[in-house]
Amino acid sequence: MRDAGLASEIRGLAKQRNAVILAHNYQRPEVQDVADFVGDSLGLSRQAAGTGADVIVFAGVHFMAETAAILAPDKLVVMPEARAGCPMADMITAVKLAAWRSEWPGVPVVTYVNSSASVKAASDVCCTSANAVEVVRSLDVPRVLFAPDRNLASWVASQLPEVDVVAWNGFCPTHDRVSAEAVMEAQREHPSAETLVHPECRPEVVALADRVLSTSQMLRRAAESEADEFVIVTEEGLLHALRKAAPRKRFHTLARTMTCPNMKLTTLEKVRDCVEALEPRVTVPADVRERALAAVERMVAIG
Ligand code: CIZ
Ligand code: SF4
Repeated sequence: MRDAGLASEIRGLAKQRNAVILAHNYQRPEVQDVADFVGDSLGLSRQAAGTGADVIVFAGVHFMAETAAILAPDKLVVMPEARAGCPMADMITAVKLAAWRSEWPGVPVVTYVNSSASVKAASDVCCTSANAVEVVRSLDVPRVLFAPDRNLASWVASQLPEVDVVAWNGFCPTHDRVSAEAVMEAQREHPSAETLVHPECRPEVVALADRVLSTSQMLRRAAESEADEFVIVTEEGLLHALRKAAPRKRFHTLARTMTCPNMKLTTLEKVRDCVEALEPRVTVPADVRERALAAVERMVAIG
């Protein structure tokens, strides 16, 4: 009841402010439900770029709101919880990336979108978990530097044996913590389930997957698959979106569920306060923005 009252207050404020509310697939269910759009970071950024709204309220983590600001420079971008960062994105800085790159002259840098705007700006091309293999393949080079996720880098390397993928030693604490044993236990418990694994997991966990997919790809797969039961190995917020996308199917998490504490910092109360006050704002300096945009646009051109 309290949630319903808050949600209608938020919708009213959003209308008054001409704001669009974007929520990531890992957000709390009630935050997903109040949003205009729910999706992965790139899908939401595309919504941000195409919106007719004046204000973008980004319920996610900081790098995602920055990406929205990169793609929609004329909009006011705010996020309900400014402290919601991404530990993996924080594992590399533009200065560290520049030093690494100087050790590998001429080798292109591919950067996962889970990174700060300044790290994107110091990269050649971005990728998401959905298109990382395609982006690296399209470069048609014998070697790439890949930052910051070592596990996504391993997945790309396994798909493209002809490319030497040199990985930065970053990782997502939520996905990297999952053990192969925990996945096998869930598979034993649900023997007819299809196992969908996010490529931020370790290689031995990825090896147990029926499919290795980004969150948007998992949503599509759940609706399309012949299977009616799934073991889902990614942040548990996606379960809410999966159950909405395929209401008659069953989705199982691991015994110890996977939660990203940063994603859960955003609450309905904070969304309300943010839409009301139109802060905290997220901005990207113009010079950083231009170079980061170039890296994102190169990715979008690849597909
Ligand atoms: O890019 C995103 O939104 C993330 C962090 C996960 C995914 O696979 O969609
Ligand atoms: Fe970062 Fe992992 Fe949380 Fe995603 S789930 S925001 S990669 S820490």
